Amino acid sequence: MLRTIDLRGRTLTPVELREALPRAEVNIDVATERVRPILHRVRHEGARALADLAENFDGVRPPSLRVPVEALTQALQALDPTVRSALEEAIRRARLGHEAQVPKEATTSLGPGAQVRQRWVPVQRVGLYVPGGLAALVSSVVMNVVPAQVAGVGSLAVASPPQKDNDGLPDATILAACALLGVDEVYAAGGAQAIGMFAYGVTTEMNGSNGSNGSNGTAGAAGTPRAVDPANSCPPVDVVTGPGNIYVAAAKRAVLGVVGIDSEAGTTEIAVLADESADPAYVAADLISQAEHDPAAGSVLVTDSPALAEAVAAQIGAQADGAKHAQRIRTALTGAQSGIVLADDLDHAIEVVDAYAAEHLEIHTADAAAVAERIHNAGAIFVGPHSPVPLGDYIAGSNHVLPTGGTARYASGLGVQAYLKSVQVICYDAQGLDDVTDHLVTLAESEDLPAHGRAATLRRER
Ligand code: HSO
Ligand code: ZN
Repeated sequence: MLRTIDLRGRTLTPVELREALPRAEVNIDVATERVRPILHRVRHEGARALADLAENFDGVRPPSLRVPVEALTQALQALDPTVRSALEEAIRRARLGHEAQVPKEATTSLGPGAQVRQRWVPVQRVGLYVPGGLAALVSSVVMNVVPAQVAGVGSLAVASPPQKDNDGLPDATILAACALLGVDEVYAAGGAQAIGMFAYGVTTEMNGSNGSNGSNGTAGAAGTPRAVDPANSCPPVDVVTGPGNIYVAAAKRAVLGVVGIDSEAGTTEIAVLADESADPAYVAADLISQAEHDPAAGSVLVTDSPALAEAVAAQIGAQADGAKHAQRIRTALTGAQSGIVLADDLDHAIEVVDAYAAEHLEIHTADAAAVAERIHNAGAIFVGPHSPVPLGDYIAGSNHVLPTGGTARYASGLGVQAYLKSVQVICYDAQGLDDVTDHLVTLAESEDLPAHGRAATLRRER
């Protein structure tokens, strides 16, 4: 089912290598052109545009933009107790994993009376996007909310697409997970329009009219305050995070600057680096697991063992046919974005996976932990035969919102850092300043900015 790309005996530069590897061509420019008018409408028409767009894209008009708190409570009450306890364990592990990410404050003394402190401050309000799409991913609620809470963000809002089969509310399990995590601000909004809602904010006045965005819409023409309809309004956020399709990714890029965003987490992909010691049944099952997400998902095996490659291909044939989502899996595995790559040896295979920069990288080699240390580029690394990607998707204590499409070369997975910013606090006394004034003045004069130097010498004269 998977095509083979034989790189044995070929010396390629990293750029050539990247081009030789299986990956879908993603043209975000086309998506960007499509999302611009959507963002424009949300910005200028507010809740009405969101309702119209929901009807258009999700096939249902939500009863209100904001999900009533009672619907959240009811969803939690109706949640299957075994799902609830699985979610609770996933949350507990995610909390522990993310607490370890909180950066420590640091104070540097640069001499007598000269200190620079590095503070980490949470952003004040975040918008967390949880996709609906082919599968409503309740685990993505955990992966967004937990790091934001651990970072200390005071105001959290979740958005997820309205569902036809849930009376225009988001998926019931997603609502239950929000309630379980203590999030009571949830919006029935999906796609690019949800990103626009978070970035620009939406204000609806009690008479149903769209309040003017930017001025909060609370004052009427004559200066009289108008009552805001909280069921159809959403205050703007500072940071938007979460995975999504190409339109969500394009919308996030388009609003960057109005708000902060996390890295791009688009169509999922898995690479497996394996030698002849790997169990072909495990490797095949894991490649299939991510192909189950999406016909556009990418599954790539990189190995120096032609025998393993053959055994994995046979296992995929045997396992994929009986899968519930066989059609989707087959499309993903036969697509240009999937394949088996043959490498000369382990060093070459490491070079290949580094060039690919997978969202998820599994390592099934004799010395998997040592190989993992040599990897530069991957969103997350799963070490050894008992760390399959679905472990990280749900319950490892790591995060599953990870950089896709090769962006793991420079981007990180979602974590507490996405919700924190660092503020440097500079505190010098008279002595500390005096000690560096000569150097400061020299530098100011070299830039022809003498008033900068004067700010320091004035204090010395006193
Ligand atoms: N593999 C997806 C996350 C996920 N899988 C959620 C199942 N549920 C992207 O990392
Ligand atoms: Zn998954």
